[in-house]
Amino acid sequence: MGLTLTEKILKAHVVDGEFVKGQEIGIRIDQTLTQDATGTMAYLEYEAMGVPRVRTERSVAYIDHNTLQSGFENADDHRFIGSVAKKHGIYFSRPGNGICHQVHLERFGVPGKTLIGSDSHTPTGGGIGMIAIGAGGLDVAVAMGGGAYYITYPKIVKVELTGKLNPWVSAKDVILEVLRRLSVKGGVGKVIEYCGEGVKTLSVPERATITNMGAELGATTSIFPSDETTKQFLKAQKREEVWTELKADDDAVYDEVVEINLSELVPLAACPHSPDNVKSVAEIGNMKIDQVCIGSCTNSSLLDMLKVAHILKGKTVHPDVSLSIAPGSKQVLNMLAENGALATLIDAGARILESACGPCIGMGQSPNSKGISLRTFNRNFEGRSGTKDGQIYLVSPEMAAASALTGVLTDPRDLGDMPEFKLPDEFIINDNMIVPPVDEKDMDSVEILRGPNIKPFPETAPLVENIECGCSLKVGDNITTDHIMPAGAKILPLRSNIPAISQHCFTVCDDQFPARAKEMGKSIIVGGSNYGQGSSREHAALAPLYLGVKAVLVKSFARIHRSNLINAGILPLTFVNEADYEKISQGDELAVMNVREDIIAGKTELTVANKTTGENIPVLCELTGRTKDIILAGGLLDYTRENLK
Ligand code: MIC
Ligand code: SF4
Repeated sequence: MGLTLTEKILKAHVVDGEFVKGQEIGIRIDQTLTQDATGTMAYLEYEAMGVPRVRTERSVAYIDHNTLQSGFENADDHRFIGSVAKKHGIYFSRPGNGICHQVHLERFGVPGKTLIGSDSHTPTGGGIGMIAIGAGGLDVAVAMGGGAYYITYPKIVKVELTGKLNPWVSAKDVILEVLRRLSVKGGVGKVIEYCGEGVKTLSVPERATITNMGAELGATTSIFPSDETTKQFLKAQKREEVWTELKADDDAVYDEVVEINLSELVPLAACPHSPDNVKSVAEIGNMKIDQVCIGSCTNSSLLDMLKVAHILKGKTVHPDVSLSIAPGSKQVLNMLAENGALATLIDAGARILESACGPCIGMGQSPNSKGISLRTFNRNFEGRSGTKDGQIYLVSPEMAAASALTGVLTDPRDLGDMPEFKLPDEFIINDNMIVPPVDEKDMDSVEILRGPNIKPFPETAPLVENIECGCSLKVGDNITTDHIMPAGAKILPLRSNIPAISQHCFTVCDDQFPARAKEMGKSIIVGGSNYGQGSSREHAALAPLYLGVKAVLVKSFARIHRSNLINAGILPLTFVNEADYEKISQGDELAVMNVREDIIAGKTELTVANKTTGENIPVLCELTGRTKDIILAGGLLDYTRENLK
């Protein structure tokens, strides 16, 4: 029986466990990436493990999220990360060099290699045939120390692409169509593998847009084959030597098959407040808009920017619309400057932002009250833009640029003929903003530079025998990590300071939560399905840990957040019967008795007693040998320390 591409790469990297669907496997990690908003914690954790030099083939630390520097905090974090990187064998991509996923694709990604990154959009690397997975900072720290990364052996979904995109229909529309069909939880426990004749018609940046936003499916990752197109892209990056051909066997067997005829797709938009709330322009209507933002790791490649420049050429942005554009990397910005497209964007009235995440994570450019903003980004969760009642629509660069001119949501097909957009045969290569580490023999000469914003990892303790406490919060379905641990210009600078950032935990849903949880001392959170979808930020587990949360009981979890809870030593529980969700109210007194003993004995079904109502609720606590030991130890850091002894 033939193998899928995913199986081929996983088989070449497996170091622990068996290839049985649904079982946990440990894989060797060739490359890691971090960004600054998750990086300081990841490097504090790495330091705590005491491994002098990273044991990966390549590790890169990017600064791209917190680049506003509205106080000393971000600059301190950048300096800390830069010094850790220099000492411990990690390449350091300085602020201004670009968004981690865009730069990694350009300068470091290698087909067939494994990559984990402390950012949920790490699957961007799947655009050149990598198994690239988003993970918590602690998992990345362990991988840098040479430890395996554990995933559930995934189901593999084949997305068979046929046909060719029509003019003005974009790679963004492909992933929006996949999201429309599968939903934000449709990819949980799955890898999405793109195959078929249609693959050949898509360039690497287009493939990367699709694998990037595959994160919104909740998928473990997404991957394209590595073919002649990949080779040309790497050649243009002067890295042809890392190319290898990779594809699934013709007789590979998939768990599910989805067919998409590219020729049938139309321009789409994801409406507020979920990336799977997808509609066509005709369905939404030509609504008036206030803002357009172009950029983010989903759509900030040279190809995207050239399309936008073509649409804006010689025109002026609509007087009621603010248009901002953030090219994804220094390389992209440089090339736009060189070929004149940057002048076109400036001429049209675009507000050019630095090559960073920017508005995508609420770092500036928040829309006006109730403002309608079209963004080429990947997430439109409520409040993420920094404006609580902002209405964010996720669209292609083509639709964004067309609408910026008309002032209303516009189908880009109304623009007439579309010219061919070809990628250059050679990109401008200048890695002068990537600082290499010092040689191992010189590492003692590097001083680690810590600022007052950097506070230690919160205290953890081994799992107790009985958890007896109240329910401090009850929330509904599809709670995102942006609800649990909001970001944005005011909160993001506190990422290295868990006591301070905890004061913002869940405030999107309930501004009393931090004070209440702290006062209760210990507590349990209850939630609905797909709890913790979205980002990889381990702060969404570390802040609850700091506030005394001992367990989270929900209908179902998103993958990365569940791992982050386990890594933080917080018990992840799911209802056996989803209807039992109704049997707990906020404020009820709950108890999980003999939990330590039961987990040691390998019991997966536990009981949560609701002492307020007198009801007993069966719950699942599905832990494998390793995750069981992590929970018992009080988290991954304690577990790793014990295992390194
Ligand atoms: C995001 O897009 O939500 C982020 C900000 O990049 C996060 C990481 C973080 O919260 O630091 C992610 O996607 O993992
Ligand atoms: Fe940055 Fe946005 Fe991409 Fe997250 S999704 S890495 S915030 S650009």
